[in-house]
Amino acid sequence: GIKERTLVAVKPDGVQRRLIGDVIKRFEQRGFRLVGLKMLQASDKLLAQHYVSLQKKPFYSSLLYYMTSGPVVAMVWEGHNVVRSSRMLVGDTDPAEAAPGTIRGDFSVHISRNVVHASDSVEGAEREISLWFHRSELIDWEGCDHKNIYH
Ligand code: YYY
Ligand code: MG
Repeated sequence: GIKERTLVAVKPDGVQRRLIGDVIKRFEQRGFRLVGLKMLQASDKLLAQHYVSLQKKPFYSSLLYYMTSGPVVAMVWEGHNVVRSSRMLVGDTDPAEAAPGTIRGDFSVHISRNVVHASDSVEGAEREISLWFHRSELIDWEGCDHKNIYH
């Protein structure tokens, strides 16, 4: 449905490299609706919950170290099939496999510094949004271009 939501985050490397605007631009121009946005220094506790399924991976501790190394910009985007479309916009986890035109394919070279996060399923998105945002931080506004973006 058009009320589907996903969590997108510009990771510390993306913030350091001044790519926040480029990431936001791609979601805006696609026609998705920004319903939450904040910059934060993510805690170990938050990231441990966020990446709970990766706990046993060999890269887990370096992933958490990197994700807490500086501020991140977390956002919630809403729209038709936004979870799947976000993954397409973001590109493959490994930048070497990410197509040109995707965020990772255009802005990164190494899997451990791939600029951006996007939830990988609708259920995962709901879980992640509730970890990163309080309900009161999500703004349900009506876009004046709604009738031009949706049938
Ligand atoms: O969802 P996505 O970010 O594309 O990949 P995940 O498999 O969920 O892994 C999360 C995160 O972990 C990835 O964006 C970079 C990092 N990572 C890594 O550093 N090395 C790997 N071999 C796999 C993932
Ligand atoms: Mg993932």
